Amino acid sequence: MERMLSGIKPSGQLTLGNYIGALRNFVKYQDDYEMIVFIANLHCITVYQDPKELRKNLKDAVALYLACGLDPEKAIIFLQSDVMEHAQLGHILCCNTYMGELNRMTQYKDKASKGETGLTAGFYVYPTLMAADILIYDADYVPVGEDQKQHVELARDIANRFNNRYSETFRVPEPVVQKVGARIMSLSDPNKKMSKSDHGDKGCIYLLDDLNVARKKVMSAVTDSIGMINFDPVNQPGISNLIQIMASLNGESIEKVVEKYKDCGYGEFKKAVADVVCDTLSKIQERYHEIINSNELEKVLEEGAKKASYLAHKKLLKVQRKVGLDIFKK
Ligand code: AQP
Repeated sequence: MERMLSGIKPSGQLTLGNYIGALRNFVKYQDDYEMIVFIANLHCITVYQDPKELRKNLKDAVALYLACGLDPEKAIIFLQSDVMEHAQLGHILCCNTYMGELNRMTQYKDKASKGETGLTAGFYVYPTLMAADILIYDADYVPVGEDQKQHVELARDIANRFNNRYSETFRVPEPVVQKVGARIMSLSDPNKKMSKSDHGDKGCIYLLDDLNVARKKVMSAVTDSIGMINFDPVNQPGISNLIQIMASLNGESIEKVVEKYKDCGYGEFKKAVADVVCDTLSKIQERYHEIINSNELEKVLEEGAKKASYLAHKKLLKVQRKVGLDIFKK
């Protein structure tokens, strides 16, 4: 069976963007692939996180993974920092990555070009840690949202470079970007991605939002004065975003949604989108409340870390051998 790997960085509460762009796909893929899904807590701290809040976000994220339908019998689910080999391989890959490559990573470039001060070294090199997350399991595929594709491409470059330099070691992964829902936009600024770190932003729907709050956010989504339900992300980004949300959650094509609502006013369409969003959130939240205080989470993470560590450790030993770091064969 081919292997697929992905992770989410709970640097805040998980959003509808994370659900549509990532989580719900993991659930579909777990039947057809050997699925490895982790909580990327080491990536969270590339930007300062309040420890208490971080711990809560991590716990909620595991509960949400399960609430959205990830099944620990089918997928390996674990906390990144529980498998120390990620960070060890990360360092080795960092030594096989050029600064020029990291300078070209959009997330770093965007922040640096805005003159953001206080960017950490961890933030700068995090694409190499992400490469380690992927390459340590010899993943065939990595499902990502549009914005993360560049990181998988860097992982491919690093894998090829390492294989050429030290002989065949890593499988070269392929990114998988879905056609619909790869980039859900903020409801208050549809030209900007819906991001979990936009705390308190009414353009961001969190999976644990109160349903009335979520409904209000959809109803006050920024649209346009054209007054037609068209899928036109350039001229009607707000409406196109709502169409995309509806299509993703209902499993319908963009064309089908447009056809169905083309004679509706914006208010009526927003109400239909709000209904679908609230229906999705209410199902997830019901299951979340059943598991958040059970001992299921601890068991899942312990079991997942054991399975992941077995694979990661074997790979790290192989890499260390190739690089010449060991003296005696282990
Ligand atoms: N708005 C989105 N639309 C579609 N997919 C999304 N993803 C995130 N936001 C959207 C996808 O979810 C996966 C996990 O992402 P992540 O949380 O690890 O990182 P991120 O993309 O940096 O998410 P945020 O919410 O924007 O985080 P912050 O605010 O901390 O920077 C990825 O596959 C991602 O593409």
